[in-house]
Amino acid sequence: MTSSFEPITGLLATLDLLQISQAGAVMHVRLNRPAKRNAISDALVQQIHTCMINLPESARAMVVSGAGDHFCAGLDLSELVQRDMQGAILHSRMWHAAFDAIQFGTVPVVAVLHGAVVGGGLELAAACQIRVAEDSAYFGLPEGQRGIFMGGGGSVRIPRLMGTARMSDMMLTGRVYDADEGDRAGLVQYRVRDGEGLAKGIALAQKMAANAPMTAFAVMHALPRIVEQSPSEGLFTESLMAAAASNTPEAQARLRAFLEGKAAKVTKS
Ligand code: 1HE
Repeated sequence: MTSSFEPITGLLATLDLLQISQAGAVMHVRLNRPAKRNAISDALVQQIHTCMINLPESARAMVVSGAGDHFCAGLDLSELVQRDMQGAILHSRMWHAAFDAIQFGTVPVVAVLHGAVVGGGLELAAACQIRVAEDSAYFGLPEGQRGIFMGGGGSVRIPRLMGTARMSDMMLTGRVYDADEGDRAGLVQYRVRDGEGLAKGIALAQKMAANAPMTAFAVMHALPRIVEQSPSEGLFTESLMAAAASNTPEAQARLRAFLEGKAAKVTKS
């Protein structure tokens, strides 16, 4: 299944810290700094941003993974220089821009996680819609040990996955969750054996790519915002989004196909 992926050409091919390929509507973006455990340097975060805002129109879903033995070692600590207030805020905002471009981008993203998923690596994974963890994956937030705080959106996104108490414990005590613990805590939606993550991620991306684009848009852009609204506002936003989605020709065609017995039924997987 993975063999049909072809290296991307054009602008995305110039991003040397990413290995980007495409098979049909599915993109595969691999963090490609294995010698540094895919630590996120300024250049890498900028390349992630550039990638996300320049995806081909044919892309409908994406898988992100890491080269080597680890998904991502977080912030490149060798670049952690002392900055003035404004510079430090802007540095964090650069990460926010890149990871927002994942969460609120054009295609849903599956993160395939193995080895270390720590600090900024977990922040990156948390910006994706789906996380698949292999046996080897483990999750840590060593910011406390390093004397820093997170800056890549983790304090907003990670508590929404695992709760503030669990995240505080990780940061204050250095607690590391293994793949099963991360699964139980809500950090991941799928648990697979070592070596099976990419195939699972691609299979999930193929399913997502087959949805009506408006549904993917609604789930990515409306759902997280509805969750943040008051129930009354949320219900109204839901109605607006529902009206917009059902009035597309694609929705009408899909509904007709079901009523004519031409579309798949819902079955147990
Ligand atoms: C790095 C980094 C890095 C590895 N920045 N260079 N993140 C951390 O605190 C995690 C720090 N890293 C580790 O705990 C370990 O490296 C790993 C568990 C991820 C991997 O261990 P291992 O034994 O496979 O590799 P290694 O021998 O530790 O590292 C290999 C090389 O990668 C080595 O460089 P070399 O030149 O000596 O070969 C390491 O220095 C380098 N390396 N991780 C820079 N993180 C927006 S705010 C986000 C805040 C954070 O992310 S804080 C968490 C930072």
